[in-house]
Amino acid sequence: MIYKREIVVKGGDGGDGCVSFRKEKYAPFGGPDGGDGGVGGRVIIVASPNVVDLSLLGKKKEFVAGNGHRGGSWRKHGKKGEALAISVPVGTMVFTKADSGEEILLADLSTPGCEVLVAKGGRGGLGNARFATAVNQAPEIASKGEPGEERLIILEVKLITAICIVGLPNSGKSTLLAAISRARPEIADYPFTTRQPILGVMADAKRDFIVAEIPGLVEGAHLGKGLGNEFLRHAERTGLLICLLDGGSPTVIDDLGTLDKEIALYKDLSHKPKIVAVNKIDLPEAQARLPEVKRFFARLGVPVFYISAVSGQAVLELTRKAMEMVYQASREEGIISQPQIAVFRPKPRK
Ligand SMILES: Nc1nc2c(ncn2[C@@H]2O[C@H](COP(=O)(O)OP(=O)(O)OP(=O)(O)O)[C@@H](O)[C@H]2O)c(=O)[nH]1
Ligand SMILES: [Mg+2]
Repeated sequence: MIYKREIVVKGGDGGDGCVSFRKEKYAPFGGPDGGDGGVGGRVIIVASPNVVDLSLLGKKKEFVAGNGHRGGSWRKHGKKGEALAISVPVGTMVFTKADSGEEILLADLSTPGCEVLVAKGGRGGLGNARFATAVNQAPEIASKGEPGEERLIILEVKLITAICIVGLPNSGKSTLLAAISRARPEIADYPFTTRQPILGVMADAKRDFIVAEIPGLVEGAHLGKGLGNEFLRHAERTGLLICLLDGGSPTVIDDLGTLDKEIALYKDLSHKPKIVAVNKIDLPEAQARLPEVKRFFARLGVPVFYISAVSGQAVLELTRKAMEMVYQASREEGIISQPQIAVFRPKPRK
């Protein structure tokens, strides 16, 4: 799965104008009739709900739209160059690089179907018919097509979700996702079963919520341990984090510390609204430790739920609270319906 790529996009070159003179049987000195070249194709980037990451782009570095065709005789315009549409996942942010190296946001493709123009095609050249004047009625000049615009583009996918489930490996994230949504992720009794973010949809009477599970984090994930912390980029634009803990773990209290540390070390996600859910409380070893765990977690100052994703115990209460907090976050930050940001930076014509 690829979530960040640098590519070069180039609009097609404009077609050249044509030099031609009318040749007809009884008009030996027909005037100039060279047509204009066609405009080069443009490159657009489109958010498609059917694309999950950037691997479809392959290893290709340069994406070039079609060139405009040459103008023809009889004042025929050249054909336009073919446009190039690059499909990316919904939630892709499109940046370009300034000369200073700073990344400048061009667009945030946050809804399916929204698109941004990243490279214009070059204008077609003018045919000689355009250069005819009273003093030069037979111009032998035509202009060349302009080169298409070229740009370095950085694509970064950051899923937009209402709720993101994070936790150490094997804590039951996939089991919880399956319990609260229609997603059917693989569930197994070993760490790192889930190796890529998985999305599910949870609905209440008013709207659908997108819930994501990201692969498990381990201590030192920020240093690349386990699967690393790269997947936390998908938690950046979530309305709520559910920090899921394995209640059967003998170190459940420390596990929360480990998780919190990794979250804080990734672009400080610690300010996000958060719920702590202690899972697997159906297990006898979890029950045995419950009073001590409850006493400790009561001091946290965030909502804590003791659940069993397998039996469904307290899962409904957890989802109710989660939805309530997402509504609140969306009112404060506009997470649920984030408007598309399109920043236009017109350049002076050369
Ligand atoms: N007893 C009990 N077992 C559970 C519960 N929730 C999950 N499990 C089990 O815990 C194991 C791991 O569950 P997963 O849902 O795959 O955990 P995960 O956090 O997605 O794991 P990774 O994707 O590997 O990080 C499975 O064997 C589940 O059946 C629970 O509430 N009670
Ligand atoms: Mg999983």
